[in-house]
Amino acid sequence: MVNWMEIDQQVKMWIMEAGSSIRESFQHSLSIQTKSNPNDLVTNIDKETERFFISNIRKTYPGHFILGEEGQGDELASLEGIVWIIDPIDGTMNFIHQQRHFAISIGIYENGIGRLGYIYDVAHDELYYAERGNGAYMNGVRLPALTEVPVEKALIAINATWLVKNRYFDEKKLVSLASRVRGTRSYGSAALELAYVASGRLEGYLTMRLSPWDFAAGKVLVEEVGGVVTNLWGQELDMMKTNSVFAGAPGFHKKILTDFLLKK
Ligand code: 2AM
Ligand code: CA
Repeated sequence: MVNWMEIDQQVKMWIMEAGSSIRESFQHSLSIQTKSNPNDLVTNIDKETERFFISNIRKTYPGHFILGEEGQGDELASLEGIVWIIDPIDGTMNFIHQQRHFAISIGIYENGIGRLGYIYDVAHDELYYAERGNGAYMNGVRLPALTEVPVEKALIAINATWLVKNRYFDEKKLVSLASRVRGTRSYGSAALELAYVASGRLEGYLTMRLSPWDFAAGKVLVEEVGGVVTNLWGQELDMMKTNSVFAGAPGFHKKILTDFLLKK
């Protein structure tokens, strides 16, 4: 039997320790490199933070597997077993430019099912977490179940990039949605945007190409408060690939799919 409660205590301690180190790193200069393109950034702190989690997980839970954004984890062909899906810093561009609006994101999955999810807003010291079937919380305060909100009163997160012609999705549908809701926002950290959906600060979040470590924790959180997470076509997310992501409050998610995203 897996002792999820013990794992939960352990992860929270590691997250707090990693968070303090990241806040301390603001005093020192960063070493910044680019990955797939000039705007795809990684720093020494992303790598050090990932290494911190991986070495602790390997020592404490040698039978578990790890999928990490910076590639220091395992090469996995499936989500069989217990898999930690880690983004040491989600929103690296914000981390570099703003020293805020970035998060540590950790999802723990068992045979493909999300069991635990943690999103730590490092600059604000806010930890969002959920255990499947046992509730979602922010800094110890239980997050209430999400309720249905009409489109006209909804606040959604979407990046302006997706409202101009792009090769992922018909921008006209997204423009039509953006002009119908009460307001749009873009925070630059998928994990935080998902945490905001889970905590009712946003009714929805739509984006085009996220990797499993960007949404693994957020999916557990949003689903635990009754929200729905799919791709922009309403299909289940593939945990081994990049996906478009649409997270939303119950009812709202369905309505947006029918009235906007899947509309002919
Ligand atoms: P990252 O900072 O961990 O890379 C920015 O809009 C958000 O989308 C961030 O959460 C960023 O995660 C994520 N993202 C993931 N893949 C991306 C990509 N190829 N281009 C832009 N943002 C990406
Ligand atoms: Ca990252």
